Parts: sequence; C-alpha cells; structure tokens
Amino acid sequence: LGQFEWSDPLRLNEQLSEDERMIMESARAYATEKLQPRVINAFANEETDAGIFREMGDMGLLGITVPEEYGGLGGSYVSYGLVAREVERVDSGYRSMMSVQSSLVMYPIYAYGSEAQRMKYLPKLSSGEYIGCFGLTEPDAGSDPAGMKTRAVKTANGYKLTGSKMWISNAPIADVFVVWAKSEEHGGKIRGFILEKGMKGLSAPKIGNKLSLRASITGEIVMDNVEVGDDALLPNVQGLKGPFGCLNRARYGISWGVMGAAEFCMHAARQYGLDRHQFNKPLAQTQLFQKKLADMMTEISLGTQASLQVGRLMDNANAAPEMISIVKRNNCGKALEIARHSRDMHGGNGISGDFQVMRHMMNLETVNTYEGTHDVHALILGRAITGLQAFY
Ligand code: TGC
Ligand code: FAD
Repeated sequence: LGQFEWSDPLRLNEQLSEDERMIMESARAYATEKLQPRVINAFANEETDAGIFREMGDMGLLGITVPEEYGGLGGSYVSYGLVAREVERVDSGYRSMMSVQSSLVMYPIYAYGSEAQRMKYLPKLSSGEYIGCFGLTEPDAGSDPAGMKTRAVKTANGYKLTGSKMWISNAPIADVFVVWAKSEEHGGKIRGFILEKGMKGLSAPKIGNKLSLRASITGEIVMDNVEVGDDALLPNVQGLKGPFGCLNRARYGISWGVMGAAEFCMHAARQYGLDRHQFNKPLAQTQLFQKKLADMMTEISLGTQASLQVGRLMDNANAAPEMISIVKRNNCGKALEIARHSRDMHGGNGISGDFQVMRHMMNLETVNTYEGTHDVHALILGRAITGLQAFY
C-alpha cells in the first residue's frame, strides 16, 4: 500500500509532466518571494502595483497558452491552471490581474484578431509592457450580457463607440481595452474592438471602496463617441460566443486559482490548530477541528482533480463549456466555504489582516460572483441537464 501525504492526498503532483511541474515550481517561487511580501499592505491600502505585470511577463507567466511566435509560452492549459493556483495561493487579486491579461485580452486577440493585431499587441502584452482589460459587464447588464447597451456605429473609415462598462479589472491602468459592443453595421450583433489608452472620449475611472480584491484595481470604462479605425475591429468572431470563448479559459483558470487560496486557508488553519492550545490541548486535537480539516482536504483534492481532468480535455480541444461551469462553480463555492471556516478556526486572530485568511475570504466573495455567479453556473448546468433554460 502507498503512503498518504495530507498536503497532496490524491497525488496530483505525480500526474503532472516534468514541464508542468517546472512551471508550477517557478510560479510558486515567484509568488512566495515576490508577491507574498507585499500583499498585506497592498490589500490594506488598496494599492495595485502595476510593476507586477512586468515581473510576470519576465517570468513567462502571461499568455502561457499563446504560441511562442507571439511572445507566449506555447504551454498547456494544465500549466496555465497550475500557475493560477500558485498566484492565487497568495491573493485572488494577483491571479485576477494575470488571468484577465492572459485569457481575456491576449486570448481574444490571438483567437479572433488579424495578423497585424496579433503582432502589434501580443508581444507587449506578454512581456507586461502593455496592461490589458476586458469590458463586457455594464451597469445594467451583468449576468445577462446580451442586454448590453454599448453601441458601435460605422463611420467612413472605422467605428464610433458609445456606452459604459462596469466592474472592469485593470481598467484604470490599462493600455489596451478589449471591449464588446453591439455593432449596427453587423445587424446589432456583438463584436469585439481593441481600444487604446488616450483615445479621445475614452476614460476609465477607478471604483473605490472595494472590500474584496483590493490589491487588484477595478474601474469603469466610459466611451463617449470614441472613434477607432476599421483595424480596431476583431475580425474573426461575432455574437456572444466571442466573449464566452474567452470566459471559458478564464473560468477554467479560476477553478484552479481558488483551490490555491483554499489550500492556503486550510494549511493556515491546520498550523494554527497545532500551535494553539485551549482546554490544555491543541485545538487540532478536537473532533470538530479535525472534521473541518478533513472536509477541507477532501474538497481541495476533489476540486483540483476535477480541474486537472478539465485541463487535460482542454489541451485535447475536447472540453465542453458545461464542464468548465462544474469546476468554476464547485471550486469557487468550496473555496469560499473553506476560507470562512478557516477564519472561524483562527478565532479572534482570524479577523486580523496579519493572519491573511479573512483577506482570502473577502476576495473569494468576488471570485464566486465574477465570470458567472455561482447560481448562473447552476442554471447553465440545469439547462444542460433538463434541456430547459430557466434564465428568462
Ligand atoms: P446563450 O443563448 O446561452 O448563448 C448565446 C451564444 O453564445 C454561445 N455560448 C458560448 N460559446 C462558447 N462558450 C460558452 N461558454 C458559451 N455560452 C454560450 C452560444 O452557443 C450562443 O451562440 P450562437 O452562435 O448560437 O449565438 O446566451 P444567453 O444570453 O442565454 O446567456 C445566458 C448565460 C447566463 C449563460 C450567459 O449570459 C452567462 O454566462 N452569463 C454570465 C456573465 C459572465 O460570466 N460575465 C463575466 C464578465 S467578465 C468577468 O467577470 C471578468 S472578471 C476577471 C478577473 O478579474 O479575473
Ligand atoms: P447580477 O447579474 O445583477 O446578479 C445579482 C444576483 O442575481 C446574483 O446573485 C445572481 O446570481 C442573481 N441572478 C442573476 N440572474 C439570475 C437568474 N436568471 N436567475 C436567478 N438568479 C439570478 N466584468 C467584466 O466584463 N470584466 C472584468 O474585468 C470584470 N472584473 C470584475 C472585477 C470585480 C472585482 C467584480 C466584483 C466584478 C467584475 N466583473 C467584470 C463583473 C462580473 O462579471 C459581474 O459582477 C457578474 O457577472 C455578475 O453581474 P452583476 O454584478 O451585474 O450581478
């Protein structure tokens, strides 16, 4: 019979290739050495360090699945997920910065862009010289992006965009904006456009007073008759499947990322329970504490195993969006529950920023909501199970 290791109960590490382990370990070293030392202050002061994009770019962590000729790593989706897990072990906000850049900005330019657009933007996004954002959500269109009001009107040699986007990660510091709008020229179909910082009529005010993801800046995108050339249109996709194609990748990455945050919270609760004594024994020697740790370990091992399976299917171009809904929904919900329990198991110390578990808990409230809420993914799955859609 084999040995049991509580921190890798189902031997995930053994299921990875040498390359995947190497990428994971270098991401872990970067996250531990460079991100961890600054996150407590960054979160407390609501400060985003834009230099992180350059650092991640230097480490090859941006656009992992984008081919090397465009500055990417040409890596697997499993590698991308493993990196998300390491970065989010430190903070969901840092993973958010990375996954927006990789899945929501580089991916659409690579998958739907012209060769000129690829060459113009991808190498600089991959190095972190450019920061990107993705504008789909609007003040009145969140779970239902088909209800967007942003319009693109054809002009003599381009388009004029008007509308506003809400809750957009990276927007206030972005150089490149991938924005989705209903295009009159295309019968009102949703089309993607690449906008650039400094364009007349384009602004991205910061949304302040967030109690979650405070190390990752969030803003609006306001477009007041922003004029762009024909070359700003992403030529190779139309309809909602454009943004959803990007969301599939980002949601998959999130399913790994949140497991990193959950692992941090579980490990912290375990150590706290071993160190702290009440009633003349370690807290970890009580049945309730052990049950909670057993539940955490079980959910993390099942969640990562499921993400690995979806990642392998993505690498074989054989994953269905519903599979991604299963892991995004399950892993976010479970990670949030684990973080809440860990906060509780730390007693009063659990509310201190120094112990970090409440920061993870607050972050995971956002992660459970963005990229399709927990309930919206239930409805996607409910539709797949019954053939009946219950959104409208
Ligand atoms: P529906 O009729 O289901 O579909 C419309 C068209 O889209 C296609 N489609 C997909 N294609 C690829 N992948 C998917 N996952 C797809 N889901 C749908 C579909 O085939 C259809 O194509 P066509 O050619 O037939 O027109 O659309 P619906 O309007 O009924 O949508 C329902 C619903 C709820 C599933 C959808 O709107 C939804 O998922 N809502 C959630 C919205 C969301 O996730 N927003 C995310 C915003 S971005 C973000 O949060 C970034 S945070 C990043 C960070 O900081 O890390
Ligand atoms: P709503 O859609 O109004 O939902 C409110 C509640 O109603 C939820 O509980 C939901 O589950 C429920 N609900 C909705 N519809 C139904 C239904 N049919 N049946 C039952 N219940 C329903 N968006 C971007 O485009 N780009 C970004 O970079 C980005 N970054 C973000 C960063 C942060 C910090 C946050 C908080 C959000 C970000 N978002 C981004 C937006 C995010 O995707 C949306 O907040 C999310 O899709 C939910 O939309 P909403 O907030 O409008 O909530």
